[in-house]
Amino acid sequence: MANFLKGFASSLSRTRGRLSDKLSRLILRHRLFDEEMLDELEELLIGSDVGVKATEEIINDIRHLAREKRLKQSDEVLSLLQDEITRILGETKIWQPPDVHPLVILVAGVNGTGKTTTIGKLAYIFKQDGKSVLLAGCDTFRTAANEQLDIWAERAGADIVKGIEGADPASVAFDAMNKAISKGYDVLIIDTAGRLHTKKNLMEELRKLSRVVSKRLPGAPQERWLVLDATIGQNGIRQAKMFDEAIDITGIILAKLDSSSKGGVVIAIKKELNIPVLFVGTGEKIENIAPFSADVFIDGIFSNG
Ligand SMILES: Nc1nc2c(ncn2[C@@H]2O[C@H](COP(=O)(O)OP(=O)(O)O)[C@@H](O)[C@H]2O)c(=O)[nH]1
Ligand SMILES: [Mg+2]
Repeated sequence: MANFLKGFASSLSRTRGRLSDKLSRLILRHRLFDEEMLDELEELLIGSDVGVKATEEIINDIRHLAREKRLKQSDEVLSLLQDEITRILGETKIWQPPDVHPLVILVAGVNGTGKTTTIGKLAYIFKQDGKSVLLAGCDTFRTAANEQLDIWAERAGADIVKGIEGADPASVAFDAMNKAISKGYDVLIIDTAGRLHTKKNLMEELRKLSRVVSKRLPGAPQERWLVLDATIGQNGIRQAKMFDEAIDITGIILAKLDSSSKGGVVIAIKKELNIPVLFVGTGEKIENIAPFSADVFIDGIFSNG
C-alpha cells in the first residue's frame, strides 16, 4: 500500500500550510524566546485542536528544556516542538490486513462523518490489492443511505448485501456474514447507521450487531473502526470515547482532513485515547484516502515545502 503514501504527503498540504504558516508567523512576531511567545504558542496549539492535555504537556516540556538549554531565539523552539510531537505520536505502523478470512470490518460513527464514503474508499483499496470485497448496508434507517452505498460498491467493484428500510441492522449483518463465509470473500465491510439523537439505542444497536457477527464467526468483527470528522476537532474525542465504550474501537479513520485546517486533532487522539489513527480521508473521491503515518504528518508540519 506504499504508493498511497504519496498522495498522503500532498493531501496534508492544507494542514501543513495552516499549521506551519501559523508557526512561522509566530516566530516572525517574536524573534526572541520568552514567556509571551510561549503563551502564543500555547494558544496556537489549542486553536489547532491539539487538545488541552497534549498542549499543556508540550508547553511545560518546552519551557523546561528552553531554560535548560538557555534558549534565546524563538525559532529554536521549533525543533523542541517537533521532538515533542514525535514523542507523543510515537511509532506508527502502516496498517496491514491481518491474515483472517473473511476479514470483517465494522465501521461506526456519527451521521455525516464520512462512513459510507470511507467504506467505498476502503473497498477500492482492497480491490486494488486483489481482494474480493463484500459490503453490508446496515444503515437501514434511511433508504438513501443504502442507495449511496450501492453507488460506492459499484465504483469500487465490490458486491453488496443490504437491508430494506426499517430492517434489523443485525439481521442484515448476519445475512452478509453468511454470504461472505459461503462465497469465500476476503473482506466484509459493514456500514452502520449513526443517528445520534438516540445515542443509547445507537450504542445498543452496534453492540447487538457486533454480537451477532461474532456468533456467526468467533473473533469477528476483527476490526471495529470509527470514522471521525476532522473538522469537528475536540467533539471527535468525545465521540470516540462513547463508541469505544460500546464496541471497543480498534482504529480511527480521520475523514475530511482536507477540509480541516486543524490537523492537530491527530495529536489529541493519540494523547487522550491512545487508539491508532489508521487512515485519513483527504477528499470526496474514491482515491482520496491514505494510510496514516506519523513521519509524513510531522514532516508536513515542519518541512518548509
Ligand atoms: N472533503 C471531504 N469530504 C468528505 C470526506 N469523506 C466524506 N466526505 C463528505 O462528507 C459527507 C458525508 O459523508 P457520508 O459518507 O455520507 O457520511 P456518513 O453519514 O457517515 O455515511 C459527504 O458529502 C461526503 O462527500 C473527505 O475525506 N473529504
Ligand atoms: Mg452513511
